[in-house]
Amino acid sequence: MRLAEELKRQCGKEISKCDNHELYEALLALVQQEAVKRESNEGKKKIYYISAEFLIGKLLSNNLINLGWYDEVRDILKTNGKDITEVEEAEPEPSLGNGGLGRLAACFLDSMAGLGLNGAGIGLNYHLGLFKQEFADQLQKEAPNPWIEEKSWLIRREVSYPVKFGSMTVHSRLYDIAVTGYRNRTDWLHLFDVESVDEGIVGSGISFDKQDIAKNLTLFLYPDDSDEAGRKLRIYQQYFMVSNGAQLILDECVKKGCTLHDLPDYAVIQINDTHPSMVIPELIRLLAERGIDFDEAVEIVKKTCAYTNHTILAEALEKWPVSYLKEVVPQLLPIIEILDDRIRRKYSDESVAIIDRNDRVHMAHMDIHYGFSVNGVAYLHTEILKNTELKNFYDLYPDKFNNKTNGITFRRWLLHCNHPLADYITRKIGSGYKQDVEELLKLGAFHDEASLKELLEIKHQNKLALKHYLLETQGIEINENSIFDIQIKRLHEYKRQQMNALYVIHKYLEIKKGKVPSTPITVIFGAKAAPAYVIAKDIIHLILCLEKLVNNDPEVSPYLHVVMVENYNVTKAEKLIPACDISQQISLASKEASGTGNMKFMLNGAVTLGTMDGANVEIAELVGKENIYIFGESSETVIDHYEKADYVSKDYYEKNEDIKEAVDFITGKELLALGCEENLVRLHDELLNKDWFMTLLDYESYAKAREQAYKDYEDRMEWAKKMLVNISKAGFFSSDRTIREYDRDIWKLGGNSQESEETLESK
Ligand code: 26V
Repeated sequence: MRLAEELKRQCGKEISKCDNHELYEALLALVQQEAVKRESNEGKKKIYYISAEFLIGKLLSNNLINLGWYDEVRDILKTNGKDITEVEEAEPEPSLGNGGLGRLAACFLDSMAGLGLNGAGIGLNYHLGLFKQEFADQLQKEAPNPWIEEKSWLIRREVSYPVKFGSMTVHSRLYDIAVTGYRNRTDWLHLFDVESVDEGIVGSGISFDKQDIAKNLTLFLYPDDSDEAGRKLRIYQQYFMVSNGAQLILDECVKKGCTLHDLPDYAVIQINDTHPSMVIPELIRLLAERGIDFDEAVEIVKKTCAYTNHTILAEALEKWPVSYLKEVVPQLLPIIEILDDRIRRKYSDESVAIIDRNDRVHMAHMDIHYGFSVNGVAYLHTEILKNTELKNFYDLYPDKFNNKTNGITFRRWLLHCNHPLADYITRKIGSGYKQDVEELLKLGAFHDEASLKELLEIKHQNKLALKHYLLETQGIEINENSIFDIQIKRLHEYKRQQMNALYVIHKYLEIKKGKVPSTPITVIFGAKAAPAYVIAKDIIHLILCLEKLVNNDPEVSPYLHVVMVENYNVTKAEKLIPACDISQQISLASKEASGTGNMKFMLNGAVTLGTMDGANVEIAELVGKENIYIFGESSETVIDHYEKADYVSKDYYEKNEDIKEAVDFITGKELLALGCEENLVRLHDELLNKDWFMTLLDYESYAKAREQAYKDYEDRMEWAKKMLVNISKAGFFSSDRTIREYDRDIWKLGGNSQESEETLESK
């Protein structure tokens, strides 16, 4: 009962007399004390994962699980009349990421610490996060999302660096968040901040003076970059992040005895997408400043930096105008120019230049030339990089390219978010799978009727829990006996939430005509749209109008329900994923680099309805075609359509009566009565006249596959077998596997990992 005593001491009164927020703060303090005690691995070489996003989610429960305290704390609270899930609710969720890229960074930190790797994350401490999404008049509205309370996971450090911009120098402040390793040591997430930040400058919504850098630098993640001031602010943020990171890295290495000539023996830097790419010229600059010859500095940096690409979408590949860099970071520009000049002298191919003819700096090109590794995030994605998008680079540096298929931490995405399923697995195969996820394969043997019924019952319980949650938080009532068909991810046209919405319209119209589904269907969406992304917001508008129309139609609502979850975030994902039957992963083939939600759903016993895109390809291979619903054109066909520019959406609209009916419904009288004509007409036009992500191309096969999934759901035993196969084959998608591969092929930390709990405890 040591923990009970400590908790009581921390609270300063009886546990039973504390409210949930007091208990949360007391537990936070206890966890922090313990995390600090479990010192980091101090091996010679260290991995620094630099990322503009770390979508860490709430931390209390995950830390309790990782420390091995969860059950004991739950029981102590229970004995005192408290419910741990209610204490969890008291914690605010930091919104330090957009979606998959940021969540991946958080899963990677969990795995690095769990594997005992010597590593750290480096990012920014955005006070107001991305934004909080609110719905009003069927539209997305953005509000600040403050998350830092007086007592938080942030530990203020006595570390500060000067960061010089063209117009001023700011002094940073380091805050650390402990990353507890599962039954292992602690790593740290370093978040840099400036003390002059002023939340008072935020006006209506999330508007603020984008030019007042000292006050706004770490206010928001990715402030609206639709105008020049927003784009420049992004450069300020990026440079602030990497300059601090580089100074911290050099200081740490020097302290360990590094002469700087041997920096690659002490540090490896993973550049997470191009947001931290300026670390390359910044490190060269700092090394030169500390007396290293320029040519040698370039060689050192080349051996230290590795780049991960997370998208092939041209609009997401950063290209900064030289004029912006000249203004914001004038000291970097001469270095970037030399780097470009060296490439131009070596290779005549204009397409691999760093600074293009329009005076834009291609950040990814700099990473590829001046880093030692380039990786994609799923098998198909890496193949597309090698053979299409980055082919000219692959021809130059075939050995730099490698694949690291993404993964997710099973601590959060199974042990924490789905206790009933985790307990079921433990009952069937023991708890070995918690350390060795491949043991999940043993579950495959439990296909007897009783075991399958248990699995269905767990799903049912999770659906009930979600029902209660949605009722409490959004006042929406759903039917736990319906099929839960879920699409939750950032809103983007390539992810094709609009295709899902078109099917909802089709189903609505069918039901109106009297063709009702055998089992009712609940279609759930969750998505934030970038504040300046007009069509994405129009798609949200369509979904919210449909929600109103469908749910208020007494003829339809017993059979079909539409829910758009407000302010979708990690916490909501943790409730939605365990309750899901059908996981919608319907991006246009070739466009979704990997996806990681697809893995979370699979692990929690949902069946995927998806295209052959990203990691869906690997899921399909693992589970076999009986246990997944694949539809749509292949990435080759899609890439071919783009090359030939021969896709005409109107042809599909005119050929298929269902498509025509559904598309035209968007601007029909029912929806116009509920929504805003401007938004609906714009979306209708977009689908009919452009449809850049080929929604209509795949619609027919999508509808067919979706119908098949609904039909198969009727045979509950056969469906439960599909669930079982999905769960048992999910082991490959553990981020522990991914991180081991990064270490084996890229970081090469050299054996200073894998400390077990026994070795820890004997210390
Ligand atoms: C960002 C933006 C921002 C402006 C509007 C257009 C646009 C389009 C795409 C992106 C994506 C940026 C990079 C990213 O977040 N990639 C995601 O990385 C995940 C982790 O590797 C991966 O699972 C997702 O498939 C990939 O989209």
